[in-house]
Amino acid sequence: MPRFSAIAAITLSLIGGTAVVAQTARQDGDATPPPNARYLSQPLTREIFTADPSAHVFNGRIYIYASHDIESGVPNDDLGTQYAMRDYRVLSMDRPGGKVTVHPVALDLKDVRWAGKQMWAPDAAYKNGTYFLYFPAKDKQGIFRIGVATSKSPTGPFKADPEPMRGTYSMDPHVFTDTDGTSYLYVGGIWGGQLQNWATGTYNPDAGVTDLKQDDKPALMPKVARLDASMKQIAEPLQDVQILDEQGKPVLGGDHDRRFFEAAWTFKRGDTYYFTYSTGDTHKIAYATGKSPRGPFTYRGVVLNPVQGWTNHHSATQVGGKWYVFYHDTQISGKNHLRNVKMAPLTFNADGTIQTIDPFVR
Ligand code: FUB
Repeated sequence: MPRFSAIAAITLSLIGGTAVVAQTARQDGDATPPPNARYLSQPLTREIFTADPSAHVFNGRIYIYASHDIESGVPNDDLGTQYAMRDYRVLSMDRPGGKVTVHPVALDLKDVRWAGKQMWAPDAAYKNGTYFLYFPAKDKQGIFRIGVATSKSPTGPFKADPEPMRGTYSMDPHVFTDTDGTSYLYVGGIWGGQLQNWATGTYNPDAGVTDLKQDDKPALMPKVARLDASMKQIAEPLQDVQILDEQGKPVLGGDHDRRFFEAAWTFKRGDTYYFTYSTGDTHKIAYATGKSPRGPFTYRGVVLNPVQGWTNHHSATQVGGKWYVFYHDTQISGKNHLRNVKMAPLTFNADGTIQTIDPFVR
C-alpha cells in the first residue's frame, strides 16, 4: 500500500505549474475532480474521517466497519506510514440515505496486547449471537498481522484476542460467509501491505518494499483460508487466490491495470462468486468471477474508476434487495490520509457483468 504519488511529486519539482500538476496528478489518481465534474455521492459523515468501508446488514440495519483516519503528522511515503490509525469507529444507518450514526470507539490500539501501530482496513462478521471484528495492525516488530475481536453488539466495544490469528499475515482482512454457512478469510496487500515479504511462505525482510519486480511472472495473489467453527482462527494455511486473464493464465505482475494490490472483497450473486479488489497504483476497483469462493477467478472489468485520492477501497453489499458499493475518497480534506466514506448503487447487466461506476458526474 502506497500513498504517495511519485509522478505527481516529480511533476511538481520539474514544472511547478498548478494546472499541469493537477492534470498529471489526476492521471495518477491523486488529485482534484476533473474540471466541471461533481461528485457522484456525498460523504456519509463529516464528524470524523473514515475510510476502507466494509458494509454489512445485521438485523435489517446497515453497519459500516471503517478505518478511522487521523492526522498523524507522519510524512507520506510509498509504504503508507502516514496511515497511523489508532482505533475503530462503526457507522450505522437504517437505510440508504438515512441518518448516519457515528458510534463511539469500538476497539482501541491500546487494548490490543500484540499490536504496535497502524490499524488499517477492518471487516466484520456475525455468528451465533457474536459479532467478530477482523483487523490488521503491525505487531511490535513492525510486521502486519490479522487480529480478531468480539462483541455481543454490532457496534462494540469489541474485546481483542491477546494474540493475532495464527498463521495470518499482511493486511486488509475480509470475511465472506457462503450460503452453506462456511466462512473464509481473505487477506493481502502489496507494497506497504507486506505481501511480497511472504512470497516464500515465511517473512523475508529483504523482499523489497513494493512488489517482486517480476513483471513477466504471475502477480502476487491474495490469500484465502477457511475459518474454523470459532471464527477466530483459520482452519488451514493461507493459500493463493488465482486471478486469471481471459486466456486462463495468471494475471502478470507487470499488468498494473489488473493485478491484485489490496482490498479483497468477495460476494455471491446467484451461483457466481465475485472477487473484487483494488489495483493500487492504477487506482481502480476491479472484479473477477468464479465458481468457488477460493477461485480461480477470471478478470472481468472495473467496478469503480479512480476516486479523488491515492487509495481506492470498497465493499459491495445487498441492502433490501438492491446492491450498493461503499467506497471512500478525499472530498472533505483533499488529503490522501484523511478520507471520507460514501456509497453508490451497483448495477449488474443481464449477463452478470457489472456496470462500471464513475465517482464523478462529468
Ligand atoms: O487505510 C489504510 C490502507 O489504505 C488500507 O488498508 C488499504 O486498503 C488502503 O485503503
